[in-house]
Amino acid sequence: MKIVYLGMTADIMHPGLINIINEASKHGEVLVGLLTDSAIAHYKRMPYLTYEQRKMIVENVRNVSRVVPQEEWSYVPNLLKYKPDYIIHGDDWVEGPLKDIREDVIKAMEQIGGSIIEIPYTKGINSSSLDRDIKVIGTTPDVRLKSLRRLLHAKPLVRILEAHNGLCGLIIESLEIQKGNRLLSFDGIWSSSLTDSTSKGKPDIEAVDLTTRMQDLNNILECTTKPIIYDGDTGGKPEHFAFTVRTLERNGISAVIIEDKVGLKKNSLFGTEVAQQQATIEEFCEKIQTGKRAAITDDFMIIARIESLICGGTISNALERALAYIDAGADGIMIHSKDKSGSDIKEFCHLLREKNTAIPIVVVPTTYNSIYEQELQSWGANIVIYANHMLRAAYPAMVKAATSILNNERSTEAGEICMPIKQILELIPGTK
Ligand code: SPV
Ligand code: MG
Repeated sequence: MKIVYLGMTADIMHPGLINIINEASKHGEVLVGLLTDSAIAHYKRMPYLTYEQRKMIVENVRNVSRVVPQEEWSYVPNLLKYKPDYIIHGDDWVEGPLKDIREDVIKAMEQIGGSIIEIPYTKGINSSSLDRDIKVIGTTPDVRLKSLRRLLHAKPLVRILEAHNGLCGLIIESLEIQKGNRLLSFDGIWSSSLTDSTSKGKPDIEAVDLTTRMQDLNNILECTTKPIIYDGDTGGKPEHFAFTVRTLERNGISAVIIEDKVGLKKNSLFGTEVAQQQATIEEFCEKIQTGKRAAITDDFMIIARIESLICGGTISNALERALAYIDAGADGIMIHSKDKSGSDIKEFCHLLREKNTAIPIVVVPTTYNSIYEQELQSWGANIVIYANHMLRAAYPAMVKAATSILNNERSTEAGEICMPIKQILELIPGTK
């Protein structure tokens, strides 16, 4: 019996996939190379279902003989390993982002003496259109909560952007750009204390309470499915932090980040311009432990944020704290700095990685914004948070439109810098 290789994600089973499986089975035994989460995550959004769930489904489809993991986006390593007689693929890869993948497959099949079967792509039904339908159905708190840990497992660097209302959340949820053979998007949402406060006309000093922030967060939860990381400021008193953890976890938030400061908290980007006091290692460890005890699941993450470099302290102080916080149970370390070069963060990451290879490291490159993601990743960072850009982009645009109306005493000119009425009416499904 000949072997026919078929690579697939199989996150959503649809007639197009059944069709290709059936076509494949006409030529021999169907060997499905099922793409793992990490094979996919660099190129496309993460599947809704885990690898094990997808495997169970595909194994039970008639005409599938065997399912093996495909650990890479490219089919080539598996083709060389399993040496199938044929590989089957839809003809949608002749042009477009999968073109290079096809070229590599042609060479690999020549090398192993096999051939390629291309079948007409099933029009009208595909994973992308079903993906849109799934987004409309939404998610559950449990699935959303777990998704950050899944992403950390699947991707070397998880990309997070700030949202302070549902509209920002929708942008993060749905914006995708095709860059070469990769489909780029944001992996999740940062609920920032700075932008939550600023959008209410309040200073970033823990003046907006959890209940109020949860009301806004609820709007984001309602129209998105991606994981959310909550900026918990100092976490408040340990006794209060326990309730915060429970509330966030119950709502499907994936992680809270608390910073090791005490007293009246001021925004970190002031650095030493304002008085900011760091907690002692012991008291902050106690807060982490209290939070960990309060959490119901192992999936919810408590990430310790180190403010040594913000408060004028040394890298070795930051490292000492990181190790103590990890010992106390922190599920991740965020290191912050307002240095423009990023060299202090780089050094910290290297030193921490020498001591601990596994703990997720979070960076917030607001000031060292010239550093590309690829480089942050090479330092050992696992999560990059773009912490305030949606608000900072919106505010000047609003001031510009308001100024134009005042200047012109009419709105024709402002209209030119605004989105068309038709577009805003169609922006949110169901407005009509
Ligand atoms: C926030 O976004 O509120 C943060 C990050 O805590 S920073 O503003 O840089 O302190
Ligand atoms: Mg903050």
